Amino acid sequence: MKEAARRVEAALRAAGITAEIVEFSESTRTAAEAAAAVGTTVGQIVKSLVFVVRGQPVLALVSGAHRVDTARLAQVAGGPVTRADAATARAATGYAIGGVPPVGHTTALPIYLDRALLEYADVWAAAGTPNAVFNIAPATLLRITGATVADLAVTEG
Ligand code: 5CA
Repeated sequence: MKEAARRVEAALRAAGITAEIVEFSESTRTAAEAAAAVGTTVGQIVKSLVFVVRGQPVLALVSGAHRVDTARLAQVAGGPVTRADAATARAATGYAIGGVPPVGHTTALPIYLDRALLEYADVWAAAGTPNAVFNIAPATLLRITGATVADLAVTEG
């Protein structure tokens, strides 16, 4: 397993989670690719998206079927939001875009979890690399991330 995936595994274990990290030979870099690799719906893929609010990185966890309502995120995060560039996302989380996980970050950052994710029995999230994911119940994901639940989703039209 790659070092970045090992760091995610360590974070899961530290949180008391037994979820196995699954590595694929094909890409799981995007929600659509991850859904195809896993054999699930794109809605059950968790996107871990880094934004910047008043100069500080925050993480938004949303279903692969949705995009983030940035006006709503701005309301809950307390200021105007911009999308983090690749370097900022890596500096904030310790992982490259396409593998940014919901846990195991190198810096503590506020996390917001979209309420729509809680409707799924289980979801798949990135595990640190662009070909590794893990399966978790969304309520468990909420618990181990300490995320704030918010209505962040804009349904892709
Ligand atoms: N491994 C998958 C599924 S778990 C994954 O990480 N998906 S993701 O949605 O969380 O991360 C990919 C997202 O990163 C894309 O949706 C895209 O919006 C964003 N992204 C891609 N390239 C860049 C970039 N250069 N700068 C900022 N964001 C980017």
